[in-house]
Amino acid sequence: MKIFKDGITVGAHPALFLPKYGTLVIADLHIGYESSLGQKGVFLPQNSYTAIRNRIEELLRATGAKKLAILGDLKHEFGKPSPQEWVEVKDLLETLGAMGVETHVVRGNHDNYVIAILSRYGVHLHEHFLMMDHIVLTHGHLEMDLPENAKVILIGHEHPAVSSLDSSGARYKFKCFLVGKCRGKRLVVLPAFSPLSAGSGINEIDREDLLSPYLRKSDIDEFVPLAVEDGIGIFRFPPIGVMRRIRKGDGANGQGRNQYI
Ligand SMILES: [Mn+2]
Repeated sequence: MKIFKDGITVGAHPALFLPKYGTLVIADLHIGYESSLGQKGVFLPQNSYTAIRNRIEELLRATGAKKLAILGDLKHEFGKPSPQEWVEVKDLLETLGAMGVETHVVRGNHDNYVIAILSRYGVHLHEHFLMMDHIVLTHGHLEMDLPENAKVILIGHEHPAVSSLDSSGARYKFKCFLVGKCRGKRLVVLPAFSPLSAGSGINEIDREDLLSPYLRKSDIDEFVPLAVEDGIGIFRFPPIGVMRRIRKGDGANGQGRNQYI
């Protein structure tokens, strides 16, 4: 599905492909999330990294992309990488190197100690943003002055999802892209690539609880969620403002429960 002039979705995956630039774009891998949860007493099987790596390989092969742009939060821990993170980040970079892929990482708010590892593997690290003609690729946690010729902004950070109720009252949540406008430019928010992140239901949270300043300064009601669900497909929901009104209309008689599912 075409999201903007030079950007298309890849199947029902949380990734964008820019054919003109031969570049696959993903965001928010949060490698090492399991060990961080483990320290809090929540123990998950440590297999999300394998799923992440396999999916990246599959998407690179499917698209024929020679470049990979990671829009920040490659790893999870804010501080020094945990042993799990070291092993997994190194393995990912070695895998990409062996595939001959040129990898670019734009720094996210979780990526504090990542530079030392990246430079050893020839990865291009971008402190603030990466530009491809008129397209800005950035993490989205900090607002910055963008070049005048910027027409499209791609961000991560928000981990967007959209939630919906079916006629029985069951609640479903889907990871989604968010597509809208920010200060006259096209803004596309990518869903988190991490399979452990269910995402934050953008139609349920208050505007001031949005994480990214780009979204807080936009009219979030006008944004259109494009849900990506493995094995099901990609589907367009009504704009967030309509979704919010539907939720507010949820009454005891069930009126207003939406039919978008
Ligand atoms: Mn982030």
